Amino acid sequence: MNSFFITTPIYYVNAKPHLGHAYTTVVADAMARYHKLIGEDTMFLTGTDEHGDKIVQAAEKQGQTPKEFVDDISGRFRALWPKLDVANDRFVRTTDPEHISAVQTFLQKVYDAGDIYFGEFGGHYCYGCERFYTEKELENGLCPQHLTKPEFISEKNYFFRMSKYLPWLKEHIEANPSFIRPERYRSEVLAMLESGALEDLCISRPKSRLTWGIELPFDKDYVCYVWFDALLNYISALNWPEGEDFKKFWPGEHLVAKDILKPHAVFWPTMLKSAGLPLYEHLNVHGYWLVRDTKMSKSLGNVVEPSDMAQRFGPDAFRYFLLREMHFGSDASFSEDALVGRINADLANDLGNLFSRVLSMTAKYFGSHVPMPKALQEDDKAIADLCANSMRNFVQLFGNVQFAQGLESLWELVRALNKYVDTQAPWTLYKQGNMERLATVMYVMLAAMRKTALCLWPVMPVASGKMLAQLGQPVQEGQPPVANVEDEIAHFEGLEPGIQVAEGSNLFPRIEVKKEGAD
Ligand code: ME8
Repeated sequence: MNSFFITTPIYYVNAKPHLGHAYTTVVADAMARYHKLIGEDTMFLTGTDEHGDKIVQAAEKQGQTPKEFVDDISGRFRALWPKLDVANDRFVRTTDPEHISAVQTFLQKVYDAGDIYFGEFGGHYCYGCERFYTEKELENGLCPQHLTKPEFISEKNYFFRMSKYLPWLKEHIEANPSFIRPERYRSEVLAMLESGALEDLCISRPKSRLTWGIELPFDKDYVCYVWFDALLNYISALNWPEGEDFKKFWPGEHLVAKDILKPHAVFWPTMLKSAGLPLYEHLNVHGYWLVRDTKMSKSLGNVVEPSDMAQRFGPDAFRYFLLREMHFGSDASFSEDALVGRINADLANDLGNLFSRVLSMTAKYFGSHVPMPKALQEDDKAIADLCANSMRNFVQLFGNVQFAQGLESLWELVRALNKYVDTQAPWTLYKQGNMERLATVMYVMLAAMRKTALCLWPVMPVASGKMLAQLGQPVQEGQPPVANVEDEIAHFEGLEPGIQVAEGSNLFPRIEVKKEGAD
């Protein structure tokens, strides 16, 4: 059995989870479910990043110790995911003893290989970014991200010989077009590598300045730089170096937004190379969710709370929106109007209506039993062909992180089915007493609806389960609904005649929008 390992970034615990975190985690969940659906053994990891200056400052503000503070916020992330029907297999925290020990083992390995050295370093340090800036990178003497004046710090530190591996990294990226995807981010990284601006990486902080971190195994006066520590979660959570899970699931795939492209595309592969470990297979990079055309921020008051969205609109509809609205790689705008618009058009009108119409007709004409079809006619074959094509495209596009396009392809089928109902007019066939033709038409619709519901499991797990249950299919919570997707694509039939289906369906009620000024 093939294995599949997917990760999200481990989120900083200096703020509560918001829409951006929810998006990445929902996408990772959909990817994990998709790989389960195509028959792979999957491992899905998320977690929290808990060391660094920012945490110490945030904890102080709250009058808490760093540990009390990180326990609280990490718990909020962990509690959010089930509300979005996210089923991660593992949740890693950088304060876990297993993680700390793996980081120290890794540091020692790279140190022993001669890739870590001690040196003097002076630079402009921004506490907000937790990094040094060179004179050139500052804008009018200020940090370009925070627009605050960084502090000039000169100190002795440990450095990772990253520059040694940069020519090799460039070659690897050039030779493997899908190593970083989509393409625009691959080009960005190649440009970064060509610019010559990348140097060795400072990987320590003196304890005189910061103690909230992992101690270097070869110098007790220093702790590890947060990024070097954080990136290692991807293997510490698999119990590297000895763990069975590491052997089984590494190398895997990462999912991140463009803000953390550099650490994932440059630091991480060179770290792995230095330690003699295989590189990840793909770095999947997405854009930002914007709210009113700007990035979400507390000070602008435009932070979208994912638990609020899931509670008001349902986790299935919220997940569908996230995957359908954002073209993976590009930025997308979030608004409640857009969310309601998608729910009403795609879910209530197209999909929900299809189920409710077809199931109530099956109740009326066949006592809610799947009828036995006769030979398919041209129109029926067209639906069967479209069904196979839509499914094939969906599976391929989803595997290629093109979620919006995959769903669009499935919706071509959903819309064609609604048209087919109108053109075949089962009510007329019934009136004419043409029960044979009626049985075939109803069967074609029910069989195609079943296929649609199967494909939707990664995106809307609960709704997919409900649809399948309405079609008389066995559903096991947390388990993919079908054994072999390839078979399902190859054979249109698959729905057994004679089984009982639900009498009706109300999957996605329309959301009425109150017009401003109305009562
Ligand atoms: O960077 N749109 O953590 P973080 C889309 N701890 N996604 C967004 C987003 C937005 N507006 N805002 C945040 C860190 N995200 C480090 C990671 S990994 C070894 C260490 C998502 O809490 C997106 O996935 O700042 C982004 O990459 C991540 O949150 C940043 O999370």
